[in-house]
Amino acid sequence: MQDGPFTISIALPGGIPSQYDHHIVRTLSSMRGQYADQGSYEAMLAREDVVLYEVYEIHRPEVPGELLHGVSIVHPGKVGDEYFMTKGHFHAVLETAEVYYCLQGEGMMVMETPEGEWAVEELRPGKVLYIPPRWAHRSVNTGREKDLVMFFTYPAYAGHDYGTIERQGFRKLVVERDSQPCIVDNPRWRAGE
Ligand code: PAN
Ligand code: ZN
Repeated sequence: MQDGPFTISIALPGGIPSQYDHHIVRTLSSMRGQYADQGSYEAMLAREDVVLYEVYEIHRPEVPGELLHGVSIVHPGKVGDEYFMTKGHFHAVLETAEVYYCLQGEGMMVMETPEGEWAVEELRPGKVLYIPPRWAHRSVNTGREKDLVMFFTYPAYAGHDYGTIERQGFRKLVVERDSQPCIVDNPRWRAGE
């Protein structure tokens, strides 16, 4: 880990940073139960456990004051008519925010709070998205061919709560209808106990 100020470069197109501490690769098998069309999910998985997205992290000490940051790359594709997306999570320390800066591609950020508010913001190169404390977030690549590449940063002590979304899903899904991305209710969403 660096002691003192440092820079990294994010080369475009592509988005792989010049240095990083962790490279996380998430494949279809890690998303069981998250895609609405389970038949398409199982059929696709039987063919290949495709890579859905990758994260390059610059690690920082998990203490107040430090900012963890890195690059997320969501590949293009669909499971049934639902676009490739990240698992999505609440921060374990719920009262922590996050900033995303879109560098390449087209997508949407699907967000919701434990209180039932929801929001979807479009992601395009040059857009900065501020996700306030309490908002769960999932990135979705709605592009046909390009990776969705984003820089992100959040308090290093925030941690991740994946379990809540694994159990109940997000209230909204992003699917393709008439060749366009469309936000629809998640038929399988269920309120937490
Ligand atoms: C990002 C995400 C990244 C991958 O760094 O972790 O986009 O998404 P999942 O963590 O939901 O798999 C972030 O939001 N960190 O807090
Ligand atoms: Zn986050």
